[in-house]
Amino acid sequence: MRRPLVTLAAAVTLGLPLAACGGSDDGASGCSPADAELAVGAEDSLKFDEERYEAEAGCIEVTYTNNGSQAHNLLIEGKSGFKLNVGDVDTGTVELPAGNYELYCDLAGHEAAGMVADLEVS
Ligand SMILES: [Cu+2]
Repeated sequence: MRRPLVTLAAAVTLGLPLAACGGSDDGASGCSPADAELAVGAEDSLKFDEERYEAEAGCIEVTYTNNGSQAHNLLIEGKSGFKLNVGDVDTGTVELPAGNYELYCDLAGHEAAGMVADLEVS
């Protein structure tokens, strides 16, 4: 009975540096403190709740809310590392200079069905 306990303790000890590494990866794709906020909603009709969003340039805190019951995600074209998943609600930060961006959901068939929107950052 002792051996499994020792093995588990060793795995937990070894797991800590890996967890810390994963945490820093998440931080690399975000920013703080947030300068601006953006709220995006997901609908069961495979649409976002707006066709066009606006936000101020800088570190943007994005709140992604699911207004339906299907799972969705949210990506920004050209910004690898930023991805929100709902579920219910998810938030994350992303640094965006002024420009025009495209928001989309990359679940199979969703973007093709219309789950895409413009984001104007100024
Ligand atoms: Cu979707």
